Amino acid sequence: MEAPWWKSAVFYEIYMPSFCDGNGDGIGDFAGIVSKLDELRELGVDGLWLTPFYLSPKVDNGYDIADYTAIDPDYGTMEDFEAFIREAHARGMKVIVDLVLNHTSAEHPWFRESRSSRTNPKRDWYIWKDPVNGGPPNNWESFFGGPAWEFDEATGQYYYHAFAKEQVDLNWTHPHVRTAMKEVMGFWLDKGIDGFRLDVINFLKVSGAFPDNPYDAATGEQQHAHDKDQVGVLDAIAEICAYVHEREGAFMVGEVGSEDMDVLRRYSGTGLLDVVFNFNLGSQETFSLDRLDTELRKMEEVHASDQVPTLFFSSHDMPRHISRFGECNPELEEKRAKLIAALMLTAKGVPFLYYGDEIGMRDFVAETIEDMRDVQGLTAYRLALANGQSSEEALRAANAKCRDKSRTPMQWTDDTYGGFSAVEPWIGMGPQHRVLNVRAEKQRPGSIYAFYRELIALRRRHPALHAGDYARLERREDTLLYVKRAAGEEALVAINFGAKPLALPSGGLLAGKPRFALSNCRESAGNIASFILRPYEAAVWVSEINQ
Ligand code: ISL
Ligand code: CA
Repeated sequence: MEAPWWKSAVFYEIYMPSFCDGNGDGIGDFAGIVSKLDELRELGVDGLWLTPFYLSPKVDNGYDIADYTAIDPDYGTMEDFEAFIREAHARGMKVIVDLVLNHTSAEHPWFRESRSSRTNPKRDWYIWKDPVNGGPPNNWESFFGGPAWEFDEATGQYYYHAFAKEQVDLNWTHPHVRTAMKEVMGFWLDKGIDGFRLDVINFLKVSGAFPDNPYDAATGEQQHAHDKDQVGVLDAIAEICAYVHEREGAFMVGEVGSEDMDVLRRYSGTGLLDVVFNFNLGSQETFSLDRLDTELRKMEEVHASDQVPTLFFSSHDMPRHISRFGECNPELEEKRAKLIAALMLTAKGVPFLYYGDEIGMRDFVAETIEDMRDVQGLTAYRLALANGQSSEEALRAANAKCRDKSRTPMQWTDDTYGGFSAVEPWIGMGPQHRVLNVRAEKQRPGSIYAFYRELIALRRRHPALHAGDYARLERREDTLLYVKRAAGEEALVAINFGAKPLALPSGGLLAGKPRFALSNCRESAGNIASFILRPYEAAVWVSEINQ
């Protein structure tokens, strides 16, 4: 049986409002994306993940959907969307769309109906509870901070929201909710999309008994024991998956935030999601090779034969890895960014690149609260002020939580607004855009961009890289070393994260005759038998083997 397309794809996340503004209003849109498809093809990515573009008041930049089958006018029209799909497909690219099944905008007609009276037929489409002792039904906190319950004066009950109060959680035990959402998925599949990225998919069920959540003794933070990963969530997911998988080739990646690999692994495999995001590999706050090594191994141990890992280090919810792992030394930052790229594109799993990482875009930090856009950051600010903190302290607390860091306009050129737009964008520009942009990076020999391009092309050429299983996975000093094997070939990957050179042992690592394929430090290499890996060097060899 031929492997599904997504197993060898290189995905690229496009944050809708920040990729390219096609109509000059300072907000990214479909026309803008279409104008950059050739750029993306040149980079070599062949799977695009679009963040939500549905009609939305955008309290959380579209993760609050008010109409699941309409395009938000900020991003264009349905014709623009269809043109985008056509153009992407014409270039051999697949498209997956981000769908938020867990909650709707409070402005969605379903919720308007639901809140209109206790007896409305859609009342139970959402999670309503009576007050307890004159307050909320339990102690559950929203993931953005503050209580997860909002009191509705008109009907005298609380509704549940895991995120902002404008993002109301649906009641997935209700069969009509499931049917309605399957219809939504069918609608987009009929439009020709190739799959879905499913937002917070492990949140679809909360504990029916609504017990209080416990607190972590050390940090004092609430543990989300009863509001995610609950019994029954897999049934709901299996139902969605059965429906979507009726369409040949339709792919589903689930966002499942869990540090527990035993929890994570429950969500993917036969009859379930194709893959789930594993945040544990790439989300650490500072760079740790021990952690990388441990997580790679854990992924290998935990995954069953029908499970495929994901590989990513940045997203619209995380600070960019180049800044996060930074050392205030641009040279070292750049070296490490290349090593991360090498890992993402050669290790076992499906890579998800984040727009702008290919040129080493850095984090943005809001200098005033007026510059801040993200609801999570703004909520932290409000709560800090309410807690009696000064505005400086509150701004610091807000910046710690704020996800604007990685959401700034794509830096295409050295123009005032980075070639993203002719007018001032909806969010501030990231640092150094005059020098750090696609145009400049394409011309700079040895740039991060050049390395990404080379890596993607190499990955595409070699089944051992895009489809291989590990034949060996080990750590030697500061180097991660692995051999992958598939379809009559082997690839050896050595990534030195340290400042010391490492002599690779003579022979024995690869069967056959190893051919040097790539390095970020040199053009060519001699015999692998006497190879000395340089500091911060990533190198790949390929060899043919007899099957
Ligand atoms: O669970 C978390 C922290 O314990 C979060 O990381 C959570 O998984 C994450 O914030 C969910 O993100 C997704 O859903 C949000 C939206 O704001 C994000 O942008 C989206 O990626 C609500 O829809
Ligand atoms: Ca626009």
